[in-house]
Amino acid sequence: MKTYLAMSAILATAMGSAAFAATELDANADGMVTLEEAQAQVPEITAEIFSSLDVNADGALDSEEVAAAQDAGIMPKTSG
Ligand SMILES: [Ca+2]
Ligand SMILES: [Ca+2]
Repeated sequence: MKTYLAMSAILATAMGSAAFAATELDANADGMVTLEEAQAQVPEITAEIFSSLDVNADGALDSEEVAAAQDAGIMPKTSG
C-alpha cells in the first residue's frame, strides 16, 4: 500500500513536469507563455505567429498550445 502511494506520487511528479516541459519559455512560471516570454526565447515569433499558436485566443499559450508549437518546430523543445 505504501509503495503504491509512493509510486503514484512519483508518477504525478513526472507527469507534472512532462505537462509543462517548456518551463524555460515560461519565464515567470505562471503556467502560461506570453508573447513576450515566447519572443525572449524565440525572437522569430511575431504577434501573428503567436496568435496562430494561441488556439483559444486567451492571449497566452498554455502547455498544450506550447506542445503544439514545439511539434510544429516553431518553439524549441526544452525538455532534456
Ligand atoms: Ca508566464
Ligand atoms: Ca491560449
